[in-house]
Amino acid sequence: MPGMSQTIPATESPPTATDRASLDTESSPGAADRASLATGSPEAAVTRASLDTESPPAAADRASLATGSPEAAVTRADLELLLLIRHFELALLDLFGRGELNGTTHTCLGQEYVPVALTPLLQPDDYVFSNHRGHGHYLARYQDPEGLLAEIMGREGAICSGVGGSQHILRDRYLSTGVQGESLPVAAGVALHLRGTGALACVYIGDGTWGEGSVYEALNLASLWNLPLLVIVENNGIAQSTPTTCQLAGTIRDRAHAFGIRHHGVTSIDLTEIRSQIAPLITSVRTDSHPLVIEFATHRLGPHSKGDDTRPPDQVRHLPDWYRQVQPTPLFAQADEAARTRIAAIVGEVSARPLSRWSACG
Ligand SMILES: Cc1ncc(C[n+]2csc(CCOP(=O)(O)OP(=O)(O)O)c2C)c(N)n1
Ligand SMILES: [Mg+2]
Repeated sequence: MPGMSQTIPATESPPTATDRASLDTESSPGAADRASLATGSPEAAVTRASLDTESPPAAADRASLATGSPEAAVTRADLELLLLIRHFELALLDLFGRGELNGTTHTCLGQEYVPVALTPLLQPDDYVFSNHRGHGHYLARYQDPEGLLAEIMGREGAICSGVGGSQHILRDRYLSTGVQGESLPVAAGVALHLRGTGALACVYIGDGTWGEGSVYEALNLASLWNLPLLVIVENNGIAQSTPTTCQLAGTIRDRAHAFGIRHHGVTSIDLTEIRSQIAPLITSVRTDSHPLVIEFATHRLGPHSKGDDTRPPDQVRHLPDWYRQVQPTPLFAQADEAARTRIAAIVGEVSARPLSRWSACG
């Protein structure tokens, strides 16, 4: 998949532009910063520079990403998974539009590549903690659209008997919650038990969730206790209807650094490039047992939930979309049609199932 420019279109709101800038322009600490970090703690040798793992791609890299052959950069398996998630999410919005679904849902349209990038880097004994926008996280982990749709529709075969719905899924070592800020402390607790095993706890949170105090309590202990905790931030520049710069002072990077936690910023949507950047960092979380924050600069292409996008439609239309980028790929047309057809068949089949049953007694 070719990379795409992170240049924000003129119609983009200022917050996103600021965020991209903060992710792109990693700067070394000033002398005062070094001095204050170097005094007192056992981490005296840790400077901000040593916590910074990100570096903006060289100009040559950007050029090769922009012009590289698409078929060389996206595998069939990745493309199929990306398209599975995309068509699943589109089908959900369609079902809501037709009054076939109750409650609410938050689609990950535009952000599908984040969990797809992580898929080969996570292991079966890792734990994954997801949030309210978690369908892509689940599908990338289990490739189970039938179970997830049945869960959301309350039909037989539902992952949690239909009582969890879109946001509250429990399966093996996977747990999602719609309560912002709830998952990070829980993930930190699980990471405490994983120390030394080579497994890690991976938790997805949005930019807006950095407004929750529990995030900082968890980061504090994760750093103090050297927990194998991988925090994936999907910074889509907005929280419901609030642009990030209207609610987040400073940067996520600096907040992680305040706890002595490493931070890596990802601005690429090229899966190969992303994996080559983050694979060694994730390996180090396992082998050296420490927390790591990886912040993706990404874009929410759909509404917050459904029909509630407060952004001008023209602004949303111009946001980067991996889907447009992979269209020239020879594999695309056939894979896209196959995914669309498969999801349509699943919608028909799951909709016809009897309602799921749940009993507190199991
Ligand atoms: C504790 C809590 N407060 C408020 C909400 C309502 N709420 C759901 S999603 C959301 C915004 C989340 O923004 P962000 O973390 O940036 O994630 P995004 O929706 O952009 O993926 C809010 C305020 C909630 N679910 N939990
Ligand atoms: Mg957000």
